[in-house]
Amino acid sequence: MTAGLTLRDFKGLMEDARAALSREPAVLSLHADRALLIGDLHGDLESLKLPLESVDNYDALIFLGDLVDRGSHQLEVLVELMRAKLEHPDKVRVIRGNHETAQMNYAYGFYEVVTRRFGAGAYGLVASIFSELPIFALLNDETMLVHGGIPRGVNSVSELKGVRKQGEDIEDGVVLQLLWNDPDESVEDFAPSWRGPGIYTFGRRSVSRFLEASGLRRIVRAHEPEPLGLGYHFNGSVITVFSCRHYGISPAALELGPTGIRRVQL
Ligand SMILES: [Mn+2]
Repeated sequence: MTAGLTLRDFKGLMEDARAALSREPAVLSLHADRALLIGDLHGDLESLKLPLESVDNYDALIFLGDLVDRGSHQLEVLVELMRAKLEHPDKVRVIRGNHETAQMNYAYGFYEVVTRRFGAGAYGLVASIFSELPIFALLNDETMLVHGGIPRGVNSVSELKGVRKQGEDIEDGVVLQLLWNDPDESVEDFAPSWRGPGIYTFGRRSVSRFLEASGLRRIVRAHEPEPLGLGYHFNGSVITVFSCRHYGISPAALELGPTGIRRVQL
């Protein structure tokens, strides 16, 4: 796994992955007959196993962010995923979660994991990868894939086409919301979030307006644990996928195929 991984190996992997990711735009437009969508991993290596083993069965494996922090195999998850990215650059996609930032990694463990293993200078290699991660993706022109949710003050996806990749922390308020917002059935439009300033929950009316104005069918996002790994909001127009077993949940991925949506147990 990563037991024999030297700093030199790690540096090489991170630099190659950074180069591959830097060729991707901030907003991905993807087409796939069969896609597997994976939510938060937070260092859960076991949940990465099935997706990577079934790479040949899918046209796309799309990871919705929050790869690291908190879990038992954070470094291993990042290393395995970046190896897979380099092996299948057009099939393995990773978008940015709110934990792909220096601020979160200082607070929730990944900074310490990296520096303890490879020394104080090594975190910069990680930050340079996170800075190249796309912000969200559109799949088959009908599904928006994003870590958190839709931002307040944005009427349609066309208004988001200009978002830019961010540095080691998120400076742009709209991108911050894309990575942090949550759906809430008890909210009509938007409401302030318990998560902090500049973050909102979004409700039924804002979702239906956004989807209609964008010509989209649904939003698949991650960011919140669900008992069975999947959560359906607003009649399924927003779906949460959560893939980390360390939260005491049954982790899942979401398969989007020609016959519809299927829960995949991880
Ligand atoms: Mn998150």
